Amino acid sequence: MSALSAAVSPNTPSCLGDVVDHLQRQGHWYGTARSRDEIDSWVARFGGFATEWQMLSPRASGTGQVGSLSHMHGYSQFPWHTDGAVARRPPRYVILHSPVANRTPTQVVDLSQQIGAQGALRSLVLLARWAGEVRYVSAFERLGRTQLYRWDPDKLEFTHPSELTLDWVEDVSYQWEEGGTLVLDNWRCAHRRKAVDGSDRSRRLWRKYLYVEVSNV
Ligand SMILES: O=C(O)CCC(=O)C(=O)O
Ligand SMILES: [Fe+2]
Repeated sequence: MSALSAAVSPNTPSCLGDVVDHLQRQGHWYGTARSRDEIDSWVARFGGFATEWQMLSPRASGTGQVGSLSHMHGYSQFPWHTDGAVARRPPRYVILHSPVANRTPTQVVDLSQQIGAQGALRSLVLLARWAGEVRYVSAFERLGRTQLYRWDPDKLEFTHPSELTLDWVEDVSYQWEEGGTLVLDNWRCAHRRKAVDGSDRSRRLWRKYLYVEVSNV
């Protein structure tokens, strides 16, 4: 048993390889971790650049950081989106961690498996308006052997009328248990938060982004 597998709690994978296998097969992984430090010890083994942990908490619309999902949607359901969709290189992985259980699930959809939408997604050009800059981005790019999808109806506009919506797609819903940890391949999966009802206003999630070279993982 390696030092890493000895350090992780019983229902986390026995090694980072399990998480990577899972990410390659279905684009996301859910398990539990005892702490953010434990997650950081796996993250260090991915290489690349990881951001600091950031805490997400539900807020009324019109409050908090301008442009954030909470500012725009408040306690309502968030739209399907990929994080950093307007960036030239969005973060490859999004890691979400809930130290305690909460009642508002996060949903994930693997865009590469939405077979009926591939034609539309792959030819879609979107207009990005962000921070005073206006430019075109593709909803789909090939990067080395990997692929990158962008989706964010708040920040990316269709350049021509399109019927494409993601409302019908098959998704997976994760209920947050104590220590719940979700790793998303943000180039492949979109996600959203369900509406937060009055009894779950104390919901807290921690988020970290991981930027890795195209050739790694
Ligand atoms: O709160 C969640 O479940 C996800 C939040 C999210 O997607 C975001 O803030 O970008
Ligand atoms: Fe997000």
